[in-house]
Amino acid sequence: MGARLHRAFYFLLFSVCLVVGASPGECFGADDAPGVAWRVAGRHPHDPQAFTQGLVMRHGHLYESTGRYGRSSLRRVDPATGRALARRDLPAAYFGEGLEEHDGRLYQLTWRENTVFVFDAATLDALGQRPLATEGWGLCHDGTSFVISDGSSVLRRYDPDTFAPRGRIRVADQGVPVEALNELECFDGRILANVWMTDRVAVIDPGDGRVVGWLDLSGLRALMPPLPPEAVANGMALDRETGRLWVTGKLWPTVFELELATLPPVGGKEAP
Ligand SMILES: [Ca+2]
Repeated sequence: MGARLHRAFYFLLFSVCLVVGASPGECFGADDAPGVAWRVAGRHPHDPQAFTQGLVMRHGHLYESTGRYGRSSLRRVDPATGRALARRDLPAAYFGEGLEEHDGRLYQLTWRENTVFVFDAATLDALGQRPLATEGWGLCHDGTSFVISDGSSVLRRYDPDTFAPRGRIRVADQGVPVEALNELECFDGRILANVWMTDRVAVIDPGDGRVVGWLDLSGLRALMPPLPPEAVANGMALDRETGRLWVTGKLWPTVFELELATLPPVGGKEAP
């Protein structure tokens, strides 16, 4: 209950931020890590009915998880057209969330159903499920562990095979916890986390949870028609072949390919 009240408080604060036109950073006073520049390197169609909750690019295939009860799905998407080449709909009682590929399998979180669905990445055949103690929001694999967000400021690591817990990452910018961490992408030794209800992405040092930079994606809105309030940025996929970050949002008509400027260093490691 405590966590839910906590979240309700931040949801209220976000709502106030939106009404008064302030950025969450202005509201929280936690906007101190530097911004990371980006440029649009490509644009592709995206299904404007897709309530995007997770995005993965692997071996030239684009995979997407969509949410909402009765409309949640897993899709393999043709990047050129945005159409689903293959699709599996989740049972109506499940709300699809974060998505990641590992060892030829796709892992799809569900929001409050304490269930992780496992699929064959080649066929999208169902391979079973795993239990999850927390809510499921975002998911990425850092090369060793799964990293899962639950809408709080805490990320949790899990063994990718057994889902045994492997520890927590408390995420903070200048010592102030960053709440509502949602869609994740493990990227070049960092964790990228989209902050829910905003177009902002925290660049996180996985070693100590420090936010070392911010991506502000709000500039992409000028490249799209006006969208409903729930159409927030939420979907990031690293294309390992090009190094570009594919980003989209809930109900967005476009997937953008972004080239990022050099990311701030983490853990004493200089960015390449
Ligand atoms: Ca992702």
